Amino acid sequence: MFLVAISGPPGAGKGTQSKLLVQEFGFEYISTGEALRREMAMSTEVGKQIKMLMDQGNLVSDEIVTDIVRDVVKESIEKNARGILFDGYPRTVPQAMLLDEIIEENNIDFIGMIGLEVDENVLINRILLRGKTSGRNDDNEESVKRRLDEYYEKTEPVLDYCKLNGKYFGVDGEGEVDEIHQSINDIIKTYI
Ligand code: B4P
Repeated sequence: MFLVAISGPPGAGKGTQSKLLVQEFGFEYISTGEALRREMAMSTEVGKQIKMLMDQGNLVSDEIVTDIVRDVVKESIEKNARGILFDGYPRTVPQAMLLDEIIEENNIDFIGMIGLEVDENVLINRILLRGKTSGRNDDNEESVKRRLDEYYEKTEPVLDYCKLNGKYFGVDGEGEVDEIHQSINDIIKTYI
């Protein structure tokens, strides 16, 4: 089974590109952001904890997120899926190390991490625009700044970690959605 991860700062277009990749390659898909929003909507004890962190633009704990990811990998293996696409995971170096363990335990073929590269002003504009209709409490100026800080501090080191292993593929995330999709396709198609 193949595994591809898509990363990038908040608003880089991870969700947008993931939908197109799932159509193209028929991979199983997990957005940790969406999975956490679903848990949050259930108002469980964990959901309340998640809401507090996410609304302020903070990352959720590695333990909570990794439990979600492990379940998806297990289900995908049981289904005999062709591949899995991770959207927004791993977002910290400990998550990346846990992912390495999951890959090894399950004999997964990790293609690598696709990193969408987008200028900060473009990101802020996209998120504030999305905030007008998304209903998301973290799509406001204050949370976006916090999310960007979290990204630079905790997620950028993951890109370096993947680069060291020759598993990072940077893609220009500005421009037309279809063009960006094509660039990502070209990378994945050289591996499958
Ligand atoms: P996420 O839900 O992963 O996502 P996001 O950063 O908000 O946005 P994304 O990059 O998917 O952008 P989109 O396609 O929507 O994260 C939310 C929160 O979840 C995090 O802050 C964190 O708290 C938590 N979380 C998630 N994973 C976690 C983990 N592993 N560990 C800990 N915490 C975690 O695009 C944005 C906008 O731009 C859209 O309106 C879109 O239409 C537009 N757009 C996209 N591509 C465009 C293009 N090419 N041109 C113009 N506009 C474009």
